[in-house]
Amino acid sequence: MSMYRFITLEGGEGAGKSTCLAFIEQYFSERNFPLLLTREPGGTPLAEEIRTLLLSRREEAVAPDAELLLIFAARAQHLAGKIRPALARGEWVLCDRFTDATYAYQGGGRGHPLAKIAELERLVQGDIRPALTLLLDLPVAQGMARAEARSEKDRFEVEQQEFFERVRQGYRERAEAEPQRFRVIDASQALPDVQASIRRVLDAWMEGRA
Ligand code: T5A
Repeated sequence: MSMYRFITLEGGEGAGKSTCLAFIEQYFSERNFPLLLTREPGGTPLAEEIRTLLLSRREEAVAPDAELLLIFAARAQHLAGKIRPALARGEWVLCDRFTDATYAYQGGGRGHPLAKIAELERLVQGDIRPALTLLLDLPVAQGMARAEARSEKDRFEVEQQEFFERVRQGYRERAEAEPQRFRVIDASQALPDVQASIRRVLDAWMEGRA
């Protein structure tokens, strides 16, 4: 199974992922490349139910291990039901967040040892890894100001600025460790400039591959 068609989009709160996903979707449709657009946590009916469990605010404190295992349970279902079959059919897959988010949020944010996440990654994913990851990076305060407009905050969005600083740092460390896979996009730019940066990355990635 060829992995170069597996692309992920990552970023902290208010980075503009949703806005950029629509742009990337259009990029693929203009070229008539079959694209599966999906997201994590979620992507299949069961995994979306797990997403609801994870994001909903509740009285009961959620044990960090329970959160981590729910995320990987959703990922196992998503890989089996959607991602692996699409890659096997030769489609492009664009996933809105994937395991780098687990390293950033559960590792950086919640403080899980990264080795524990790596072990679950191996167990659940086998050899499946994204080939290209676009990281929308911007100062936390700027992202939080953008996200502010949203009506109701989920269980992650209620966290404080320090949590999101650790998430950002977690993402940046991932990008530094794997420069061949990551493309860091300056998401503090105006939207047309962010989109132009994404277009340049995709053009270079497609060259000789599509
Ligand atoms: N999670 C997920 C984990 O903890 N571990 C994991 O392993 C995984 C997979 C849900 C949560 O799950 C956690 C992390 C998350 O907290 P989500 O729904 O993908 O994941 O997370 P959100 O951050 O809520 O993502 P969204 O896509 O809803 O929001 P974004 O990325 O913040 O983006 P968007 O496009 O809605 O932009 C926010 C606002 O900014 C504006 C937009 O118009 C919008 O109003 N904007 C810009 N303004 C100025 N300049 C630009 N360049 C702009 N780009 C966008």
